[in-house]
Amino acid sequence: MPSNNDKLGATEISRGATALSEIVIYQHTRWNEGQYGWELRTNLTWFYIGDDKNDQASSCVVVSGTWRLYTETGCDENQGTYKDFGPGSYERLEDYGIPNDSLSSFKPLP
Ligand SMILES: [Ca+2]
Repeated sequence: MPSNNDKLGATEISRGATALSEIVIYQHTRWNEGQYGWELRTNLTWFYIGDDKNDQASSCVVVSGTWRLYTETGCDENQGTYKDFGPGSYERLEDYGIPNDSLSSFKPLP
């Protein structure tokens, strides 16, 4: 028979697994609907989205966690603009405070 402590342990592990944050960022509005564009799915902090994707993103889906998106590089609250996004689908970043084609860095919040 597992003890209560064992059950608690399993719950903690399961909670940890589901806490991994995930986001998908899209080049175009409405998740690239109807047009070719890149998409970037990640669990990681990106201090710079890269030369090939900088200042291009237009929509995103937050699968899990809360993500902070920045218009400048370095995930730096003292530069440019940033906004927090919880789980959900955002068809236009500009409707939520991140101007179109401005995203440069992002990170999951703890
Ligand atoms: Ca930018």
